Amino acid sequence: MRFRTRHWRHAMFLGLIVLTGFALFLSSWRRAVGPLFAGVQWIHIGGGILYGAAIIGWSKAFFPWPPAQPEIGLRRSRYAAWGYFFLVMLLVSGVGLLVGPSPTRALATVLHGLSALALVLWVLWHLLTRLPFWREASGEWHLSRRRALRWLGGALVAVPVVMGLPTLLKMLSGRMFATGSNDGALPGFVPYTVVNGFPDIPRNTWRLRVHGLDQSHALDWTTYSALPRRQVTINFHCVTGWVVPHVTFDGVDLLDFLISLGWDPVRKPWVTFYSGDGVYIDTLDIDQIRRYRPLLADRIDHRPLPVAQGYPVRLLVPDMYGYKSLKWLVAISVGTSAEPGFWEQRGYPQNAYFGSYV
Ligand SMILES: Nc1nc2c(c(=O)[nH]1)N[C@H]1C(S)=C(S)[C@@H](COP(=O)(O)O)O[C@H]1N2
Ligand SMILES: [Mo]
Repeated sequence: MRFRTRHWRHAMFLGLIVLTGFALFLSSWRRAVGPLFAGVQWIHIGGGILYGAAIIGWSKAFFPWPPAQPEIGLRRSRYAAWGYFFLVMLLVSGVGLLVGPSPTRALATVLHGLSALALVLWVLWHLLTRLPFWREASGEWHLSRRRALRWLGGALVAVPVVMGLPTLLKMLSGRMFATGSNDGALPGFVPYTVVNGFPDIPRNTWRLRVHGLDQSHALDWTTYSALPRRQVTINFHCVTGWVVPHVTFDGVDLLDFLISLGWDPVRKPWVTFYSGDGVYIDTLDIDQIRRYRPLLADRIDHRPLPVAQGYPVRLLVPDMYGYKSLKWLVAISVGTSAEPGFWEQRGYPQNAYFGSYV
């Protein structure tokens, strides 16, 4: 098979998979693809499965390994083995993301990211060290002026295309699906509510009440937003199976906040959270709070929370399932015991760490 055919096949598949992968993973791209998110996800998954199947199943016919080049001391296997290894890692972790139980998916998310990074680096290395200089037929290293120019041209085209792609997709998706409202959830999230609709609580009437301390508090938005802030980036997992990788939340550290109000966690180790929807509640104890460092979150991926996702402030508990991350937070109480949370009353574990529940 010709050098060029072989490379084009890989390049087309990889290009498709890597670009759609970015669109699922990077917050700016995720936002840009907007309502196309589900389609992008299917192209990514479908393309990955096809590519993987072609490589594993029919590699001789579709993706023959490059010939050995004894002239430069390269044996056949060494040449491409790492690239194929990363590809297989990507495939296996991708399948793990699709089908495994949640702890497996949590691990698969990390492996998928790492192997993607490794593969991209491998491709870059491959491009830089091989393509521009290599003349397969004669086995010579050679950089012709034509090739150098072609590479330069390619780079000049590729850079703006890649940089402009999110905007382009945003324009396209905006044209095709004029959604208009900004209270919709971010792509990838399924915005649950256990009441009829999403409570719409404006910042100027919102209060965060804190009970159970020596004195009660009711912070308004101005007071709240002057508190010290922290940022976390996590993979958001719902117990029903969906995951949104690499989401950034901004807000106030719960532990620091309660301590600053004089909380004595030894006397009152339980904390209960109340939602402005009037129904949803949840609880954490001091050990969980110390270990997971929950956030009172008011920004997601660097913008204010959408109404559907808990505006103006929600709880975000890293490394625990989404049902611990109560939305439309309006009150916190500390005490010696806790009422069971909304989902805990319905059989879910209070300690919803990814690893504790299958
Ligand atoms: N008040 C309230 N908070 C809630 C829920 C809810 O129904 N009501 N659902 C929980 C569940 S099960 C998940 S997975 C996440 C979903 O977060 P999202 O709306 O940002 O997708 O919110 C959690 N917090
Ligand atoms: Mo959930």
